[in-house]
Amino acid sequence: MIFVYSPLHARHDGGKELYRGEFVPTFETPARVGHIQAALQAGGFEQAPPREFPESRLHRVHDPDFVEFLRTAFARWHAEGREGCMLPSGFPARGLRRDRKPAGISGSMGYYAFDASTPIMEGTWDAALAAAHSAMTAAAMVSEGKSAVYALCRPPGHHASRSVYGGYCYLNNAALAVQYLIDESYGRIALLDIDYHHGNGSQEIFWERDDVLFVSLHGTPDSEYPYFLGYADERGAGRGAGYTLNLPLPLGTGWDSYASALDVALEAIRGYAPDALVVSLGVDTFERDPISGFKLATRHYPLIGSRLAGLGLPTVLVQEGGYAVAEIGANVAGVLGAFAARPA
Ligand code: OKP
Ligand code: ZN
Repeated sequence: MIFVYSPLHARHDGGKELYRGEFVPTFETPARVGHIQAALQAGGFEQAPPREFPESRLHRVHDPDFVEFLRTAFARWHAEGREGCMLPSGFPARGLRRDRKPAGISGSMGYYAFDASTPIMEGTWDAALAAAHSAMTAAAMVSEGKSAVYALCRPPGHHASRSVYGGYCYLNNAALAVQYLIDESYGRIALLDIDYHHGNGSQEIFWERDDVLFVSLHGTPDSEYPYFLGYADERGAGRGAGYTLNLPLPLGTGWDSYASALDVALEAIRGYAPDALVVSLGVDTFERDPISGFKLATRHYPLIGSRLAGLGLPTVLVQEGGYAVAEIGANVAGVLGAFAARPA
């Protein structure tokens, strides 16, 4: 299997997040990628660079104003003489106006962000764009006939919606891959999100669409990030009614219950009979992940890979979370190695 990799991810570094009342270095670090890359190289995967795409591809999923904000945010901040990382300090919650975007950089951040754990640094745009290009490159390779390609995206993407960033995510890499597949080759796509956290951005982007089935397995938002989306009663709206399926699971979920929920997800995908599959692949379901609460072990990741391969669909796999840095390589390579072992 080919994996798409860009060294530009490393330009997104040095950020802080608000965690339990303190600002700490983000759990989402450049070291994550090195571990994944090393494990894939050792496993005989073939590395390819991302291609370039016009900005109009981003506008298939994101608002042009939002893309422009992300592209220029750090320069605006820097022009005001500020250094370090950008984090918002106020949001338009209930009772405040969200019909106008404040002109200044601080208000703009609060307008476009939904949390204080998603810093923008000097290199954030370059990294986010390279991740988006990596996901679209994987989609292009699959549309051109490869059976499965993995995009080693960093930063991740599934919390970013049409015009909101958060949860370490800026551009929605998986949604861009889905849209690319639809624009180039396929009628219907299943987007399966197995990151520990609910993919609120992906859900919102495809909420009213019947050409994309969004299915997510995640820690219950009653206690887990992103808290305000990802409940079982969210099923889509309009033409998209019935094309969103959330399977929230309790803290402490181990392999047996996880595997049963995964089987429900895979049955729903089979029932939809899509032309291709995109997987938001987070491995923060791991038992020693520092910010998550499931109990999967390294030996379980190949079992996930075989189940995904059992769908027999052209597949784009997109990296999302996973913060147990020492084990992230083995866990990702576990999924991909078992997936790649499927009969061609
Ligand atoms: C991104 B991805 C909870 C703090 C949450 C943000 C988590 C973003 C996860 N105590 N901070 O889905 O892996
Ligand atoms: Zn996650």
